[in-house]
Amino acid sequence: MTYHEYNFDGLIGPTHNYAGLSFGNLASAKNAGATSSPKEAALQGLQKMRAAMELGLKQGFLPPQDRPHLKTLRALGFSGSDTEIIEKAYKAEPQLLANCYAASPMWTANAGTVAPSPDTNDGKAHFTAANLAANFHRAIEADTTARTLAHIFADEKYFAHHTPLPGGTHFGDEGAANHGRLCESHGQAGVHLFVYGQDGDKFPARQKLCASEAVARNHMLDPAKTVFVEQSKMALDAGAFHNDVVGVANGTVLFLHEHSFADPKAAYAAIREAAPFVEIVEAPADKVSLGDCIKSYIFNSQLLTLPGGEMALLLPTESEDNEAVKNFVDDTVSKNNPINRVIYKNVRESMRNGGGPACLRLRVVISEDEAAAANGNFILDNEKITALEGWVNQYYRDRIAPDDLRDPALMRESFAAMQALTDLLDMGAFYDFQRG
Ligand code: SUG
Repeated sequence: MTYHEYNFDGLIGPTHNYAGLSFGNLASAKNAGATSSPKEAALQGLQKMRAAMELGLKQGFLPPQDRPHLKTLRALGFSGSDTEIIEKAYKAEPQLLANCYAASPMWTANAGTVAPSPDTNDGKAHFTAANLAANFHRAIEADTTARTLAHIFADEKYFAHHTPLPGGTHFGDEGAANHGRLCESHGQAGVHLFVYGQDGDKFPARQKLCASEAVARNHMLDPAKTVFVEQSKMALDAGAFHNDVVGVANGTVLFLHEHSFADPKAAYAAIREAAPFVEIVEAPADKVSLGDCIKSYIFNSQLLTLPGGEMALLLPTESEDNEAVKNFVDDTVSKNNPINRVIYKNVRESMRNGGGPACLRLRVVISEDEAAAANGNFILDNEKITALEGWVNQYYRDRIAPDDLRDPALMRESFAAMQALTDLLDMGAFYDFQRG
C-alpha cells in the first residue's frame, strides 16, 4: 500500500487582522494595530499551496472558521441581534471582540495532532484536535476544528477522532506545532517526537508534557517509538512560542537550531535510540542566532520529500532576506544530506502574525485507500485552487484596520463569504452562525 503526505493548509479567512493577541509571539505583538490585507493573505496562502502542488506533492486545505464567533459572544452574555452583539461587545471591551474576530484557524499546524495508520495499534489514522488553551482567541477554534477534521476524514473504517483534551491550560495542547514524525518512508512505522515546554522567565509554555502524553495514549502509539523532549526556555524566551519555530522533522531528517531543546545531548540520544536512521542537521548559534531564527522563520519551513526522494525546503522570503540565514540554507543544501532544494515563498501577511509556511499546514500521511475515503472536496487540483482564488477575489476586503472590527458590515461580508464557501464545498449548515 502506497502512502503519501498530504499538506492540509489553512485557507486564510476573510477577517485576517493584526490584533496583538498572542503573548510570547513577537511578530503578533510588533504588528498589533497594523492594517492587514485579508485578500492578499488568502491569495499568498493559495499560491503557496499551488507551489507545493507544482513540486508534485499532494495538497489539501482546511476551511476558515466563522468569525466573528457570535456563539462565543452569546455565551459570554452579549445578547440581541447579531449587530447588537457586535456593538455591545465592542463597547464592553474592544479586545474581546478582536479575539472573536481572529482568523487564527489559518495556522493548521495547530489544528491538531495526527498519527498515520502504520503507527497506531488499531491500524487507523488518529486525529486529536488541539485545545489551544493558552490563548482565548485560539481556544475557541477547538470545537469547530474537531468537527472539520471529522467532516473531512469521516469514514470510521479508516479514521479515529478524539475530542480536544479537557482540563484547559493544565493539558494545554497546541497540536502538530509541537510534534514531528520521523520515518524511513511515509508508509513505514514512524517515530513520534513530542516537544513540550515549561514556562520561561518571560513567556509561558503553551504545550504541556501531560497533554503530549495523553495524545500519544489516545493515538495508541508504540511507546518504543514515542519520544518526549523538553523545549529550551532560552528559545521560548527568545520568541519560539511553538517548537516549530526552531525545528522541523521530515522523513529521516531533523532540521533544527542548536538551542531548540533544553538538553540537546540527552534529546538527540533518545531520538537516535527510537529512530536509528535519523540524520540531525543542526544550525549552530554562531552561524544563525536565535534572534535570526525568530525573525526569518528558517525552521518554520516545510521540509518536503519530493516524488524523486530528495527533500526541498519551502521557506518564507524573510529567510532569503536575512544574510546569515540565507548563507546557512545555501550551505545546508550544498552539503551531503537529503536536503537538496530551496523554494522561497511570500507569506508575509501571515508572517506578520507569527505564522510561517509550516504553521500554515497540517501534515496528514494517508494511504491511497484512506485518501479515497476522505472528502475529495478538500483535496486540491488546479481547477479547485482557481475556484478558491475566485471566491477570495469576490468576497474579501483589501484592507482591515483595527476599527473596522466594530463595523457590522464586516460581519455580514464575512458570513456571506462563508455561506458561499459552504455551498461550494457542499458542507450544509456546518458553522455555528448557520445553525442559529
Ligand atoms: O498562535 N498568531 C498565532 C501564530 C501561530 C503560528 N503557528 C505555529 N507556529 N505553528 C499564534 O500565536 C496572532 C493573532 C493576532 O495577534 O492577531 C496569532 O494568533
